[in-house]
Amino acid sequence: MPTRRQLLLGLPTLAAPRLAGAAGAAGVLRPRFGYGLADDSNQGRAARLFAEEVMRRTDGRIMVEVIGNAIFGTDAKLQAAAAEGKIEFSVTSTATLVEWIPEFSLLDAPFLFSNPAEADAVLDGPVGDQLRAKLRPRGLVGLVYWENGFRNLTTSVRPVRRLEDFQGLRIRVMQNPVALETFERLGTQARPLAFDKLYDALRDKEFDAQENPLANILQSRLYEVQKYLTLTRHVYSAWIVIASARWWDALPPADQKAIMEAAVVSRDFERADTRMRSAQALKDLKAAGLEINELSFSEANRISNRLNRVYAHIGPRVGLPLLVQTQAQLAEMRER
Ligand code: TF8
Repeated sequence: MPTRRQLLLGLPTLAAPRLAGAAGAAGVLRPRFGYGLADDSNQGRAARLFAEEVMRRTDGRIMVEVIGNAIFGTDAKLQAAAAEGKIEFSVTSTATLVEWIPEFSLLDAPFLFSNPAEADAVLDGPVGDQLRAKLRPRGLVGLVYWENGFRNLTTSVRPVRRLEDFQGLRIRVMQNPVALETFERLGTQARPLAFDKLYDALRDKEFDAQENPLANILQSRLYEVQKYLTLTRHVYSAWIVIASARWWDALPPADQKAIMEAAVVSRDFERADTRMRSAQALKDLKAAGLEINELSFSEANRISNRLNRVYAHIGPRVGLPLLVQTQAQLAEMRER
């Protein structure tokens, strides 16, 4: 593993004189985009595309510097860094935002979306917009939603094929109350941990299990420290691209518009990239030695029934209007 310093030195843009997010002599802005995953990940590819699009649309006046590999941490750390203006952009899970903005727990509802099209429609529509708007008082601007994906369970100790197989598993969950409750209800011993600590914790057997989308299990090499994969698809995970509000508010509206357009291009690219790779990831994970299990229809039902009560605790956090609006939009899509 390269050290943090080597990684920093390895970034070519850092060699050039730079003034963080502030305008330099030539009036060029150099905002930093921190992200948690590897350079060679869906986050890395989409962050680089975003940087290119911003550069192109601002004639090189805004040069986004992408800094991955969790140099600024993952999720909760990144959102705090962006809120404090230590970095100008980031991409984090919506799950870790729940601590600040309870309404985001809408998206943690197990089995809320049945396919990516439903997720896109809700996130890119009025519901997603209302959630994004809630970031403002926290010093953040929400730009677009990227896809992390439907989460699947992996373990190192035994295959999980039935509801009973969850019993007693020591599982790592995201730093999110609904995820914790979900896995407690399934009978596991669930504990939250930041993602950048996960690989080592699994290797050191501090946990038996974790859950993440296929593309992420592959690109973060979790298959090296896990043995069994069950395609549970128990919840959809979204990422949100955020900007520091203080930095954003100082930009001329034309630049804000250019950045927003670049973000939309990055979103469409990222979702297509993630979906394409997650189809391939299943084969790659199998080839890497993971034993893959599907849930039977009846077991999937038992699991989802066991989680019905999680909704009771999501309701008060989200509020009735937003819940009703989401359910109405989904119902309408399903009738078509
Ligand atoms: C998790 C999430 C993370 C991502 C990434 C670090 O399990 O799925 O992998 O949010 O940004 O913590």
